[in-house]
Amino acid sequence: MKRVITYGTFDVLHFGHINLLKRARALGDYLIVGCSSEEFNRIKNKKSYYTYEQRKMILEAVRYVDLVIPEDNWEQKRSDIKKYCADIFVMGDDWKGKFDDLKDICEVVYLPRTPDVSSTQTREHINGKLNGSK
Ligand code: C2G
Repeated sequence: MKRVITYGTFDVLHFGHINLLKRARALGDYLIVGCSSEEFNRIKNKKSYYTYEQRKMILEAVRYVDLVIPEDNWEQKRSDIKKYCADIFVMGDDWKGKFDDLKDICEVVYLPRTPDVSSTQTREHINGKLNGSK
């Protein structure tokens, strides 16, 4: 039983997120997702459209996701990996190298980001439509 863990805000879930979650899950048999809380979004200087509870509910509906836990700070990964017995830590490669310090307790995998899609872009496009711009 290989357990995989990943983290993110996952706001306005899009196919780039799904592509990440699908590939992460395919590396093992169980996928844990650390979903950034509002407080942690503030630390990351990220504003999410959906609340933590809404983003958690959406993630729990994704077939590749087995468990969603809150991500409240940068430091919790090491203890989470131990607590949830994760064998593999996965992130998109925009984070390449940033979490290599975890290599002493688990495999660290950076997967290619899906090009041309982001929550910010999606939000701006929706806002633009709502305001009637082309
Ligand atoms: N992602 C991707 N392709 C995209 C957009 C995002 O592969 N087009 C990946 C990111 O690389 C990340 C995951 O999807 O692995 C979640 O992305 P975000 O919600 O933007 O998360 P982020 O703000 O990067 O937070 O402690 C880690 C942080 O919480 C990561």
